[in-house]
Amino acid sequence: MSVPPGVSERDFQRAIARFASVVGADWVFTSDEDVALYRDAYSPLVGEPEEKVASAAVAPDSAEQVREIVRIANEYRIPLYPISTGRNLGYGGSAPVLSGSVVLDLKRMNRILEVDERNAYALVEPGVSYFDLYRHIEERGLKVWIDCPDPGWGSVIGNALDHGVGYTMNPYRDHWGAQCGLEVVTGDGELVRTGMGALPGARTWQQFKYGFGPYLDGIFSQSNFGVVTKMGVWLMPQPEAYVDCTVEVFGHDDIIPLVDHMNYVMNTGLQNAGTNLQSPIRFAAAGNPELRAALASDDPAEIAKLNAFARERGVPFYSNIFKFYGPEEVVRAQLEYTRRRLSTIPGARVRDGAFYRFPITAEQKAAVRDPQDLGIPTLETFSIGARSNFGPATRGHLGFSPVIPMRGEAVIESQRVFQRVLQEFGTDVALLVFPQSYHPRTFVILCMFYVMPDPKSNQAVRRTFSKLVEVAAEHGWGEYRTHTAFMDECAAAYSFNDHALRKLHEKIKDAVDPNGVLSAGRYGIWPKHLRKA
Ligand code: EUG
Repeated sequence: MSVPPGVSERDFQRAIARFASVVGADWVFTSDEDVALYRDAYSPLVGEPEEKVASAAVAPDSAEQVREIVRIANEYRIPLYPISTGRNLGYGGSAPVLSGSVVLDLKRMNRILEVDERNAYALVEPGVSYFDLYRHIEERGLKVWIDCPDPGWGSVIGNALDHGVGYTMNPYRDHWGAQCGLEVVTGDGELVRTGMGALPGARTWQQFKYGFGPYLDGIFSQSNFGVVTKMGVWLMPQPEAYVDCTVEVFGHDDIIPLVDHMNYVMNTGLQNAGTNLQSPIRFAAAGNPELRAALASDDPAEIAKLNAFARERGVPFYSNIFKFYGPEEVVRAQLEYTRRRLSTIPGARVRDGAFYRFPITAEQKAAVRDPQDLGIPTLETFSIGARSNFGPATRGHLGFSPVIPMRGEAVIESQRVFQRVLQEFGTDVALLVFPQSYHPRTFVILCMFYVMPDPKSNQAVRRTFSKLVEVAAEHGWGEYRTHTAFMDECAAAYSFNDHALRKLHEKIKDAVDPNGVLSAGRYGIWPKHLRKA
C-alpha cells in the first residue's frame, strides 16, 4: 500500500482506521486491486512514473460522514480527492491530481431527494448519474427533461462542478448555469448551504439562486474549497414539439454571416439551443493532400480552389443544424423565420430535418440522431478512441477545449492556427472538431486527442497539447476545462496582472481549507505547503 506524500506510515494507518470507524470497514479500500479501479482509464500518463494514482479510497453515505472524514483528514493532513461518479473520462476520471491522495468516493450518496414538476427542478446528491435522474423521471411519467452531457454515466453534480455542457436549450445545457443552491462541506469541515438554503426552512432553495449577500456558489466549481453534498438543478418542462433544419453554405467566407445569424436567433431567444456547426468540405479533404494544404492556407488563390471545389461538387463549406423546442406552431414559425434570414446568404440551402411531438414512441426514441438533443443520456461518445480487439490500439480520448468568440472570423482563424500546430506537431494524434456553441456568444473548439497504451505516443500527445495551450493563449483563447494532467499550464495562462486571479484563489483556499486537505492541485490551485515558489 502506498502512503500519501508527507504522511507517515503510522499516521496513515491510524487515519484509515478512523475512516473505517466512520463508514464501516467495507467502505474503505486499500488493497492494490481495489485502488487500481480508481486509475484514470484514459490517462495520457499511463505506464509512466508520473501517472496519477490514489493511495486508498473511502466511500461515505451521508454529508455527516463526509464531515467526519474531512475532520480526520485535517487531523492527519491526509490529502483527499472527492469524486462523484468518477466517470469524467477525457478530463481525468477518478484519479487524483496529486498522486497518493485518498479518493473520497461519493457514489453511495445517490439519492434523488426531490423532483418538482411545477417549478421544474431537482435536488440531488453527488452519486446521482444522468441515467439515474432520467430513469427516475421516466418511471414516474413526470413532464420534465434533464439536459445531459455526452457521458450518461456522469454525475449531475460532478458535471456541473466541472462546467460540463449538454445539448438542449439555454440555460439547461450550461450545467453550471442551471445549478441552483448547494450544500457544501468546506475544507475545514464546516457544513454550509448557499443561496436561500442558508435560511432555515427555506421554501425557494432550488428556485432562487442568489440568496442574500455575496453570491458564492461559483467558488465551489472547478476548485477545491469544499465537497458538494447536495445541489439543485433546473430542469426543462417537456416541450410539445421539436423541429430542426440543416443550413448549408458553399463559400469560404459564408461562415461570417452564418455565425452572425446564429448569434441573432440565439440571443433573441428565437433559437435557443446548441448548434451543430460542421465543415463538410473538411471531410471531403481528408484523402486529398492538396485540399488539406489549402485548408491551412490564407492565400486567396488556395481559397479560390476550395470555393470552386465546394460549388462544383456541391460539398458545403459549412453547415449548421438549427434546433427548436416548443409548441408546434411556434417552432415551425421560428424555423421559417430562421430560413428567411439565412436565405440572404447567396446559394444557401436549407434542408428540413427531424420533427417530433412529445412523448415519442420507443421506436422513435431508438432512431433519434442525437439522443442528447432530447435529453436522453447515452454513452456513444466513448466510441471516440474506443478500445477494441479490431481497430487501432487506442485506449481513449482527451479534449483540448479552448473558448473562442462566436464569430465566423474567429472560426476561420482558430482552425488555421490549430491546424498548423497539429501539422507541425502530429496530426495523427488528434482530431480537430469543428467549434460548437455550448454557451451563447462563444464556441468551444474540441480537439480530441487519442490516448494510446504506449508512453511514446502519449508523450507526443502531451507535447502537442502543451503547444496548443501556449498558441491559444497567444491568441487570447483559454480553455474552459481541462484534463488533470494539464491543469497547471492551462491555469497559468490566466495570468493578468502577475497572476492576480491565482493569488485570489490561493487566499480563498487558505481561508476555507487551511490544512489543504481537499483536491490539491485541482484547476491549478495548490495548498500552501505544496505551492511552487
Ligand atoms: C464533448 C467532449 C468534451 C467536452 C464537451 C463535449 C463532446 C464530444 C472531451 O471534451 O468538453 C462529442
